[in-house]
Amino acid sequence: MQKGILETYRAFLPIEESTPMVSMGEGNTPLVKSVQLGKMLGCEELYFKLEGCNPTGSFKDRGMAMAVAKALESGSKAIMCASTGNTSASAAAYGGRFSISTVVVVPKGRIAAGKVTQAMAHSARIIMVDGSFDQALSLVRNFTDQHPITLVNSINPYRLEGQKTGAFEIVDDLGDSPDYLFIPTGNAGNITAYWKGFKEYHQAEMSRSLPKMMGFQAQGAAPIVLGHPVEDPKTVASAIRIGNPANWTAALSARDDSGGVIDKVSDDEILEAYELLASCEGIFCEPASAASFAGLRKLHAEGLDVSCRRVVCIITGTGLKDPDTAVERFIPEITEIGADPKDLEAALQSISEGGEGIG
Ligand code: AN7
Repeated sequence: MQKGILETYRAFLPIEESTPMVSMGEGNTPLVKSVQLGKMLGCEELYFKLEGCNPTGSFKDRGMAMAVAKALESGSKAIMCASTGNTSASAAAYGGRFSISTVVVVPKGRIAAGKVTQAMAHSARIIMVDGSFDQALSLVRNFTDQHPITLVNSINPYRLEGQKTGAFEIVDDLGDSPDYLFIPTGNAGNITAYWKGFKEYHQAEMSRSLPKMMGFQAQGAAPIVLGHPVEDPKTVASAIRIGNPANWTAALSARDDSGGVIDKVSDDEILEAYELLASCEGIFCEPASAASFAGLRKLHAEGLDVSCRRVVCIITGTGLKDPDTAVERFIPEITEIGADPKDLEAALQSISEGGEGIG
């Protein structure tokens, strides 16, 4: 049975006797070695951590398990978040499972179809704001300050506690920290959490080294790179369309303490990485998740030598979350035939003749 992060990493988490061991089997996600893209970059040890394999299809489940456990422990009757989609999907699922009312506040028309569908499926109360994610977060912060409702955005420290377990798993799998950790960056909770996890494991002598933290924002939503909030962030990667990250300062510390960078990638670079991951590695992720590999490709093109380096790219969510971008981007080669064996023979003639292959 899949244990879940609270049980697996109990010694490193704020768990008391009274903390309910909330779990939906989150964590223990695959760290998959690259078969094609690493070679293209001259990197022998490139790995992808498939966080889309979590129960609701994104890394948010790690943080949500911990945050919901603490909400229940404190006797809270409701949880609330603002979200670009994945936090709301995760909150809705854990909220439903552990019978705690869930309110999700999302920017109207700006979140991917799969994520809204999840919130609906798990019967969360859905509030759509005619505005940006940043405005939604501001509303939710203000509301939860004045009402006895638990905020489960990454401002809630338990979210980061849960998410740091991703770093533990990488070290458990590799036997040490990687040299570089590439990670998509939006509200900047995850880069903060991973850095915390790597540091704590290092302190506990579970690893010899620490990684450089390499955060990547979308070019049209890159406040940390620019050094100021972005009023109207724009990017195809709707999950990271965030103009004023809540964990801004902590992300800067992660960058500076680790000797890493926080940089940006354009939508074209994101979508190229999204396609390469799908076609060359079998990894179908959502656009925001491809920002990690897009960042690695960009820095490699600019001269970063990763030939003798161990590199991990966090793939934060599954591609099924955002079917609209996929349908727009992946031009299918579809041949329609009748149900006669001859039709299939004819359609695939080039293959049966040992021609081009399936392509
Ligand atoms: C797939 O769901 O902010 O830098 O409200 O869904 O920790 O914010 C999602 C963020 C990367 C960025 N990849 O992580 C939300 C939300 C995916 C994401 C990020 C998100 P942070």
